[in-house]
Amino acid sequence: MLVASAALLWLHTPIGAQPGANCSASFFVDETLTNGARWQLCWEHRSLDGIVLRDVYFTPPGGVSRRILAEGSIAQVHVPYDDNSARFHDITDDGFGDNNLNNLTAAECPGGALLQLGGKNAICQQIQPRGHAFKGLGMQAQGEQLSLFSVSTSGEYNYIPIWRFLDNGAVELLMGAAGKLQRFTTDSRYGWPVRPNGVRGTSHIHNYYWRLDFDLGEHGDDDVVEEFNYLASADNTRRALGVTRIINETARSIDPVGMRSWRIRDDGAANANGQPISYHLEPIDVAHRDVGPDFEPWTTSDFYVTRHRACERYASHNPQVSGCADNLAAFVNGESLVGADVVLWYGVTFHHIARDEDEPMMHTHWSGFRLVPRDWMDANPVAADLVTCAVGDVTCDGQIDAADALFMLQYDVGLRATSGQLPLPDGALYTYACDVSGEGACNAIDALLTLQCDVGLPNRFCPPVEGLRATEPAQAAAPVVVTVGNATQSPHDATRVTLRAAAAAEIGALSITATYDPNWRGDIACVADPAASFALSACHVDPAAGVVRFSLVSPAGVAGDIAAGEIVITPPNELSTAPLVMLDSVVVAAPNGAMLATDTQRDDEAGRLFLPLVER
Ligand SMILES: [Cu+2]
Repeated sequence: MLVASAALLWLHTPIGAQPGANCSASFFVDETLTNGARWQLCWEHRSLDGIVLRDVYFTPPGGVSRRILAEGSIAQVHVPYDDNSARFHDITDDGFGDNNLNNLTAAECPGGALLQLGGKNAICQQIQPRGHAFKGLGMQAQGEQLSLFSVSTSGEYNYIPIWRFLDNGAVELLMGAAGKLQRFTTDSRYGWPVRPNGVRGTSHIHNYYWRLDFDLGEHGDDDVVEEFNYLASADNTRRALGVTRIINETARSIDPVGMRSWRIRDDGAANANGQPISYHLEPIDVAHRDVGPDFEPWTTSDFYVTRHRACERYASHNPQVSGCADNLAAFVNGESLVGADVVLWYGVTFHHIARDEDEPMMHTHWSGFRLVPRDWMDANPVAADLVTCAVGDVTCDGQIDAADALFMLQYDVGLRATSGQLPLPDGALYTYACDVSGEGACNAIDALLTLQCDVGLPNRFCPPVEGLRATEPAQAAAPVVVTVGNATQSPHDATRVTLRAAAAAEIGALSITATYDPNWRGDIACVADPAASFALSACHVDPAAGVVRFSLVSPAGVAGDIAAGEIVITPPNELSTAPLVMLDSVVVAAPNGAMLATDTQRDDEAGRLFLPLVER
């Protein structure tokens, strides 16, 4: 019996259909984008509405599938002309479906698929690049979107409603106005010249309305609508968020100064951070508003919330059947939204002033808005696997420790490569994480500060210190004098030159770069911190460039007459002369990271040393 029941259940599950997205294969759109985001929805055709979308489900990359919309449609295209010569209601008076729904050609759907409706190409379905999904320092990702559009003719106009479903969960709703100018005048108050003999295209308004029957998550009757307003303080220096729950059917207007917006959130489901899942309606086109005459009361507001009623479908000229009213303003009659299936309505206005470029065929003009997931996911779904590296963590291993200080020091002397790309190539130092001190360079000072934090000597750059990283001002103290010492003959035919630093104050970080003629033939080696005064030291000879670099770090500080390093010179043969060694640059910092003044001037030769001829 049990086996038989299970088999019966399996047979009753529609093959290929998703829970809720219940339609036959030819009306089912199921697209998984490159990042793993998946959109599933059904579409249908209606004589007045044109293409209507139903059961829109979004699955974030690696996340759970959830319903967003039970239904979405165009609720009206209302076109009043400035001279009152016409006031069209294109959806209800003309209709976007049936013969007005265009048969699309392959040429207007490049790279896409044409979805069929009774032998007509009704919808163009495309996957399109959408530019940067995110852009960090040395890291980025390109985004994609699923686009669905149809074309409907209304008089001389061809309207192009587009639904864009982004790989981050956002939905963009656009309406394109194309075709030819519909009406003309000679009255300069109401038109703009577009033809000879003073013929003007009559200025007019397109009021586009969308109807969005949200059913977030499992249940359609537990959705809550909230309005966001940003309220300025009395002196207008601060701006505070005010969130108001909309309890009853309401008509509201856009408010760009108050940065007004709305969201619909689920009262039951939350993301992993405990935040209720929601979609935020972001007004974008707010340049124009049409508040029409008294007999067009639906124009007084831009955003409406109503209790779902099947016969309330159009913002204006709604058929007055089953007790439904004529227009959107009348739908709003104070009914409670608590525990109800709510419908959001949103209008966008475009005032169209004709111009020469509208002849002989209009440019396509776009209007629209956006629905953005707010806490629908736990994090940015297009950057889910992103590794970010904190300042100081040049190894990008999530730890700021001695290994990072060592990498910095090695970079400072030219022993380690840097990279701005993530994931970080093996053995490279992450460029953007190195400048701990914020003075604009990656050097021994950064290694010093990092090493201090690691051994528990606090400095103000130790994590988790937040905020602007400012460079410590240079300390007003006696300069640290760096000298190239006298050459001394070693027992093994090499000449040793000691680089010394004389410091009255304690030195935390010391970097010295010396140069010599790269054409000199012979061996040059280096020894950093020969007296082992510092905690961490490194040196490196770059024979191709003729450069020797030393880098030393002492978290606690070292003062006095310090041997910073030695250059060990072995001439190629007994008759060779040693190269001329010059001090190129010196960077010294106190243990707190503050730069210390330096002086490399020698008594007479300004930091230069002429090595003696090697004679044996
Ligand atoms: Cu127009």
